[in-house]
Amino acid sequence: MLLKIWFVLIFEFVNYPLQIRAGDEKKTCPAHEKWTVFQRRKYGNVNFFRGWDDYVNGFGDCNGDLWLGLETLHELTKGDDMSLEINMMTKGKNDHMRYKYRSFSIGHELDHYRLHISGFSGNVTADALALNNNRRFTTKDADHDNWRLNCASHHEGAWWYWGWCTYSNLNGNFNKTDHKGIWWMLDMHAFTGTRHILCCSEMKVYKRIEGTLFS
Ligand SMILES: [Ca+2]
Repeated sequence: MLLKIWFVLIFEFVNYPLQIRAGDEKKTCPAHEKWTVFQRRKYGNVNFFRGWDDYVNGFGDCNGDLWLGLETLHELTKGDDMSLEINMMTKGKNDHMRYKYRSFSIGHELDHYRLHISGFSGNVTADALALNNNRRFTTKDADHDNWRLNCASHHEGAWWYWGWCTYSNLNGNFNKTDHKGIWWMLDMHAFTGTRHILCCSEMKVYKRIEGTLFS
């Protein structure tokens, strides 16, 4: 009975339920009042090395490791008034990195969910995502990057890869510590830069209110 009341209360007050799917499994993730988490790596119990359809529709656990889905992201950001925040923690050292982008949107499916970001700020000086801007999304079975091979297969991830693939790989393999792992580069150089292996990451989208960008 208590459980039933809890469910009723939860769904009564959800003002923006978000549909995510993983194969035949259907879930609804309730949205937070101020933001929506669309990517989370924390527990390592969800496989992220997946194909195009899964990345379009979403997969994972609303309260755990999650990819909300490119189609939902497109719908959420098409009003051109959204911002992005990325929080990351390095493995072992527990250094916290925070990236913010004043403007964030994801293009249409016909444009392969191209990434649009601008207005970078954060607690680090280098913008490792800058070269991913204006790039299309690539998965292991849908190559939209400019490299002769498939960057998603090379990095065991799925991302807005470019010609030399990327300086970040948040959808990589949770258990690996090389170029196939979950990593972010602070001193960017394709051949000599250091990959910071991460224990966890979270990407959130916010509705932008001028003058009060982030709480
Ligand atoms: Ca390619």
